[in-house]
Amino acid sequence: MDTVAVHAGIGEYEFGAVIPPIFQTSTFKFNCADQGARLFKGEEDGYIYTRMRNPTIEAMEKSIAALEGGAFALGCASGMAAIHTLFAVLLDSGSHVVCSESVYGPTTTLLNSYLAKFGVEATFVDTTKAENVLNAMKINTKLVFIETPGNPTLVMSDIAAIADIAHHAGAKLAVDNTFMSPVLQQPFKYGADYSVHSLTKFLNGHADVVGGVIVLKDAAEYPLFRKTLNHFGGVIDPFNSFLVHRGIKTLAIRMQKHCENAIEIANFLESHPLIEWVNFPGLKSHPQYEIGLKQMNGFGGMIAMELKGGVEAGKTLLDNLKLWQLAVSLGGVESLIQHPASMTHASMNADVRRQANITDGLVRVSVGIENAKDLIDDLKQALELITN
Ligand code: LCS
Repeated sequence: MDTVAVHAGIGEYEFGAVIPPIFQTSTFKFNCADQGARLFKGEEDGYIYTRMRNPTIEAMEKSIAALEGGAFALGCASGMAAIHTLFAVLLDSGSHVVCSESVYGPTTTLLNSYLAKFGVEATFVDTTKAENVLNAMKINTKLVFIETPGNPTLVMSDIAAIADIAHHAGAKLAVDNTFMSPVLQQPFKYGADYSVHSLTKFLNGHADVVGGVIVLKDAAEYPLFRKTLNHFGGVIDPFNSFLVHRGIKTLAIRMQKHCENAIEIANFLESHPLIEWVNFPGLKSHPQYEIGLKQMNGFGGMIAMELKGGVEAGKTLLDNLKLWQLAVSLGGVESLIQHPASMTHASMNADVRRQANITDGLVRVSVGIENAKDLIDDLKQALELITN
């Protein structure tokens, strides 16, 4: 992984440049009218227009496909653009989707509020128990979509068991792998058909890009996905692709530090008298600890918790941290803290949210790569204010 992260997607460039140039161009000129016509017919390989294809975007896509062990990757304008393009390819009017109930809020909203308008039906289940997926499958189920670990509860689902159930019913399995990155989890190894990411998070890693990616296991599906992304238009741009590709070079080493810091912080929180519960994949107390051990190479940097004083105590913590920043998003080098019920998952219907165990007191942290003791000291001083 360390080597793949540094070298994948890198080719030979003019002047011996070791890094792919940024082709910040919307269009590419043809040598002559006949060549333009040949490119459009697909009789000649080459670049036409950046929404269709661009060398800087392709370099980044190749690196992610290699990290995931997939055939192709498609860079998208955001994680939501990636998820919506995946749905646009796989679902028709009359299709049914089974989705994890603990997913990023807008994924639920996309299915419930928008795709429903086009005749797509979705059932949300607790996918930590594979039998719930089995029970939710229908004759018209085309896709099972899981997030593991799930945002924001950090619950884990068994990719291999769910892939078997989906395939047995003639459906496909997509995994939102954003919380892990391909360094910590490779869904294709466990039978998934698609992996999607918000590139905005760990893959880019520096909180300065919004992007997404769809990774395909089966090369034969690539032309349809590329055509759909081209027509729906949610492509990433060359400069953001360059930044993501740059970020990926340190992905393996960053993930290692995220993991080291997060386990220390999770242990600190679990032993703190003011914390009601902590959910972190690396704690033995995590209800799906065994599932994590089976399919993950590390436990990641995301932690969910609830304070004993509920929402009010949570607010005191959020408002008094000095090093941790109060912001949504995750996966950057800097540590962030946020309140899902009023922030990342506010777009969800409140009943649906509580049904998914996203309690009103849940606080989510994204552990960065700072010094762990500095992060713990900051948490300590803010927690002390709650007792006083
Ligand atoms: N999938 C997951 C698991 C996510 O956490 C997010 C964004 C997305 C998809 C969508 O990606 P985007 O379109 O933002 O690139 N999660 C966010 C979060 O938890 N806080 O802010 C954004």
